[in-house]
Amino acid sequence: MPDTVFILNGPNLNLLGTREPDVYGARTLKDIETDCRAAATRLGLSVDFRQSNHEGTLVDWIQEAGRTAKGLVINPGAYTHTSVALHDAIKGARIPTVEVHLSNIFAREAFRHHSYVSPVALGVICGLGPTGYVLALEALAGPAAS
Ligand code: CA2
Repeated sequence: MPDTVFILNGPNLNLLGTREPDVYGARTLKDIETDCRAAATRLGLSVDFRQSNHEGTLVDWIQEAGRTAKGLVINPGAYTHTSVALHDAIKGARIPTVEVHLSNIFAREAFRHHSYVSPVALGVICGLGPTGYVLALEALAGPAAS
């Protein structure tokens, strides 16, 4: 049974590919999931890919990942910039976590420059679009995460 990596996506990311393609690109979340599944197969991992618009649901899933998964990839969406609850959940899960953003949050509004998640992440990838998810999986499959 391959090790499982949870890939969690926060609010509004279900809308990818339908609006704001200038900021977030034309690809849907389903497309990104397909990329992640192909990368996971290549890397000998299994992925559990989910999206929620609800902070508490994301907390529940992070706790579940802490009990069952080898690692966590998370795009927390706007909760990145607001959520002490996600910070605490990731810290408590005690599994290597990579924070991913499609856009370069540092090239955008000032309120996006601070992340509550980054201090409890192994690493952060932003601005590389869907490729960031695949790079995060590669990192979790490699020595930086063991
Ligand atoms: O760049 C990212 O991946 C973000 O996590 C995306 C969040 C944003 O709040 C973060 O600052 C950066 C927003 C996701 C919203 O996605 C939409 C997609 C299509 C249409 C509307 C929203």
